[in-house]
Amino acid sequence: MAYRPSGEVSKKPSYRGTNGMPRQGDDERTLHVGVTEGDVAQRIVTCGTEERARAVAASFDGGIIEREISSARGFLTLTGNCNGVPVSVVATGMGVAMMDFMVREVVAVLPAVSVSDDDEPTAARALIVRFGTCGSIREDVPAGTVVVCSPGSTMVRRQPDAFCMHGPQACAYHVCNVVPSDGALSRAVEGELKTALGAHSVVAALNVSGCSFYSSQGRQDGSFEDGHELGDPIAMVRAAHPDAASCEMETFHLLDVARCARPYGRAVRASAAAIVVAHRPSGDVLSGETIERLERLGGAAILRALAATPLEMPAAADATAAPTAPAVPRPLAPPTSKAHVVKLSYADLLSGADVNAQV
Ligand code: R1P
Ligand code: URA
Repeated sequence: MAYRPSGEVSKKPSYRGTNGMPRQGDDERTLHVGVTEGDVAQRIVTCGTEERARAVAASFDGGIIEREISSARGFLTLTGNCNGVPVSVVATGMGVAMMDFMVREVVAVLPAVSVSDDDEPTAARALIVRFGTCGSIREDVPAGTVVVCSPGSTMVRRQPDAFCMHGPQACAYHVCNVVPSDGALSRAVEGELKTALGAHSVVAALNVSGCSFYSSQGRQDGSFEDGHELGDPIAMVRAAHPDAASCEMETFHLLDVARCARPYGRAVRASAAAIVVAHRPSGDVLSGETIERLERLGGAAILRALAATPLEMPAAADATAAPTAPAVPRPLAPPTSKAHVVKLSYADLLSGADVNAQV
């Protein structure tokens, strides 16, 4: 029988002060993810949907979920064991903000980083692997492949400042530098996935996260002005990072917030794998049954990889995978007008100011 916290779990938000992390209830649960000390293991699989979280948790030892926390903000946290090692699965829903809540609130309820006598971190606070779905933007990475982001992830963001009352005035997308994944964890995930699914089904490649499923992933939507004619975001990603294969929405932020956990780059080690459900170059999509099979087998493999990876810091050479993409700043595509930096106010625009006159 799963443990379910009694009483309120984020049902009635209560804020305490305006800074720091809000907690509530007698057992001090975090406001959004709804967890408290003892709820979450230091090895975590995170995914978008509750169904995938349950498919992964089906491979806990004995199929036993020891703790189940469902928050009013849409997070589900399931905790059990894999090969005797405590593991959690956290379903986040979609997007950067949800990933940010998850990593920060889960880290807040985990033990502090272990440090040596001379204050050097010796063991991480958390190992986190995202197990998502994605589109593939590479001809040679078909639907049904599982992409492990061993080289890390970039992100493509829509730039609101490129838009004004008269439509986009400059390229509306920015491609970020690569954030690397944890090398040892990525290798463990890649190895277990290849054993479970066959080597031909698993590819190690750069990931790209879009800030939207639509605009920044280059989908055409006649109902919105997305500025693709001034710069197609997927073409920009491919030009900057020809090896990028998987395209989804959360991995970049996971890797980014993980590296920024204190002490910088040492407290949270992260990686990700994603099932290609849509092959963008050909239009092929995966059937529901195949997705379910890959979720089940892939989820079990990722649990095993996490359980087998020590929390202790790897040797420096193993710490991060060598990025396959250049880590140089990616400038925006050249602006097509002087209106690249939008300084007019909304009121100026409503009163008919000339947007092309601004600097
Ligand atoms: C979009 O359909 C969602 O699917 C992908 C994207 O990252 C986004 O969250 O991942 P999940 O299947 O893990 O949600
Ligand atoms: N998830 C995404 O974000 N994009 C895709 O194309 C498929 C799944």
